[in-house]
Amino acid sequence: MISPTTVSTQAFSGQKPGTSGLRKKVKEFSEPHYLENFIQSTFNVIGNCLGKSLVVGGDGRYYNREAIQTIIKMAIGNGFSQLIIGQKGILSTPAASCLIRKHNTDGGIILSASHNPAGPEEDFGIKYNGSNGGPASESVTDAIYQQTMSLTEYLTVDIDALDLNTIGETVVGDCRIHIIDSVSDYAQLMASIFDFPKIAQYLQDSDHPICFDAMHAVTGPYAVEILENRLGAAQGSVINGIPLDDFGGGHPDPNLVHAKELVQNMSGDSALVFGAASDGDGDRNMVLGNNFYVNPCDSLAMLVANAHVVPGYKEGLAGVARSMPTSRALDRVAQALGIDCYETPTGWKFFGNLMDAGKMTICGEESFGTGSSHVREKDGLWAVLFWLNVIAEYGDMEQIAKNHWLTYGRDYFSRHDFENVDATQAGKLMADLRANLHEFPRQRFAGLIVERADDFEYTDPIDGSVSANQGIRVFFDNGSRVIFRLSGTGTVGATLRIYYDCYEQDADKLDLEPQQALREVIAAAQAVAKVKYYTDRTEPDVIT
Ligand code: G16
Repeated sequence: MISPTTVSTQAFSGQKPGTSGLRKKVKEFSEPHYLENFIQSTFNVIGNCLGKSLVVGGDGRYYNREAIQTIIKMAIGNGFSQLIIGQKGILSTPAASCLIRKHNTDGGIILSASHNPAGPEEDFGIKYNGSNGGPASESVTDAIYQQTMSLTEYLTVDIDALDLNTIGETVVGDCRIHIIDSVSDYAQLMASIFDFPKIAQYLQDSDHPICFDAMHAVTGPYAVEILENRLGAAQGSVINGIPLDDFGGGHPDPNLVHAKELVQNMSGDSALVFGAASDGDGDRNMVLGNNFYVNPCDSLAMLVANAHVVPGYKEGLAGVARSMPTSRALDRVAQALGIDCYETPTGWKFFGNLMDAGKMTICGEESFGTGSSHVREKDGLWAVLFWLNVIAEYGDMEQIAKNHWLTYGRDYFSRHDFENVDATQAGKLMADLRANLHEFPRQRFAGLIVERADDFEYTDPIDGSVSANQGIRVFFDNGSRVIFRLSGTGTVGATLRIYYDCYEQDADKLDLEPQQALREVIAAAQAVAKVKYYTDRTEPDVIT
C-alpha cells in the first residue's frame, strides 16, 4: 500500500468534453494540474475506484507518454488495482475497446485527438470509455464536466516513472500494472471475424497489390502485423507505418485532401487494386479502388449489403445504424434486408446502447467511421479487412460499387467544412437557422422548395435519454437534403459542417461527379444559411 498524496488544485473552465472527449492544445493540457484535474474528475465520476481496473493507451502523439505516467500515478492514488497499458503507450482506439471488453475492465482512458495534427504546438486529447468498451455517454461526460468546474484536489502517488517499453507485469503498492503487446489481442479478434485464408490467398496473388497508408499514426504496427505478417501482403504494402509523435508533420485525416500520397499511388496507371488509410488513433478509414473513390456513406451501405460473405456476420445482422448526417444509402439496404436502421446524432457514443441491447450489429458515419459490435468504437482496420474480404469474394471494388448503385440507386453525398470560423459568427448562423426553421417549408431557395425542416433530436430507444439540438435538417421537395451543424471536435474557433445528399435512380446518371450532382442543393444551402454573410467565406476549406 502506498499512501496517496492529496494535491490542492483550482478548477479550470472549458474542460467540457466534445463529440469525442476533451481536445485542446498540448500547451493547455500541459499547464500545471490541467490534465490531473480532468483525470480526477473522471475518477470521481467512476466513483469508488478501489479495486477497479483500467485500460490505458493512446495514439502515440506528443505528450502521450507524459500523460500516461501521470495517469498511472493518479490511478494508483485513487485505488485502482489493475492497469493494462499498451507497450510504449500505444493503443489504437479500437484496440483499447477490444482490451476493455476482453479483460472485463471497468473502462479505459484513451489519449488521442484523433486526426488533429500532433506536436508541441498542436493538439492532445483524452476520453473515457466505459466497461462496455465504448465512449462514455453524454450523461457521464456531463457529470465529468460538472466535476471539473468545482474540483479542489486530486490524488496521486510519488513514484518513479514506469518503464512503458518492456512487456511485463509490475506491482506498485496494491496495483498490478501490465505492459502488453499493443497489437496481438486486436489481431486475434480480426482473425476471428474475417476469412483470413481467403484474404491471404487474394493478397498473395501478385496481380492484387494493395497500399495501406498509416500516415505515421497509430495503425502502422497493426497494419504491418495483420496485412503483411499474417495475411502475406507484399512487404511495403503499408506505407508511413512508423508512428511518430508529430505524425511526421502530417494531418492523419483519411480523406482525399489529407491522404495525398495514397491518392497519388492509386491514380493514373497505378497497378494497385485496393488502397486504404486510417487516422491518428486508428478508428477511421478511407477506402479506394484503382482510380476509384468510395465515400464513407456508400462504403457503409456496401459492406452491409455484402456482410453475408464475412464469417463473423454470416448469421445475419440484428440491425444497422448511421449518424443523422450520413446519407440514406444504408437505409435502402436495411429495407431490402428487412432489418431496422437507426438514425443517431453524430458521435460514436450514441451507438453503444443499441449494440449492448443486441439491436444493432453494424453502423457508421459520414466522417469516415465504420464499425460493428465486435468492439464499441469505430474501427479503421476492421473496415479495411471487411472490404478485402468482400473483394476477395467478388473482385473489383469499382464493379462492386457500380452494381450496388444499379441495385439500390445512388445517394450522392458531400460534406463541406468551413474551418476556424469566428465562433460567435458561427453561433449566430446556427441561431438564425433555428429561429427561422418554422418559416422554411414551402419557401424556395436557389430553385429548390423546402418540404420540411427541423432541429434533429434523438431519443435513445434503450434508456429514453433525449439529445436535442443535434443539427438543422432541411429537406427539399426533390428528395435532396442539407444539414448544418458545428463540429464538436475542433480546438480553434468553430468549424461549420454542411452535409448534402441527393438520390439518383436513373441508370444513366449514376456516374456523375458528386459536386456536380449536388450543385443545386449546395446553392440552396448557401441561401438557406446565409453562409457568406455570417462567415465571410464563399468556399469551404475541406470537401469530402
Ligand atoms: C469523432 C467522433 C465521431 C464524429 C467525428 C466528427 O471522430 O468519434 O463520432 O463523427 O468526431 O465529429 P464532429 O463533426 O463533431 O467534429 P474522431 O475520429 O475525431 O474521434
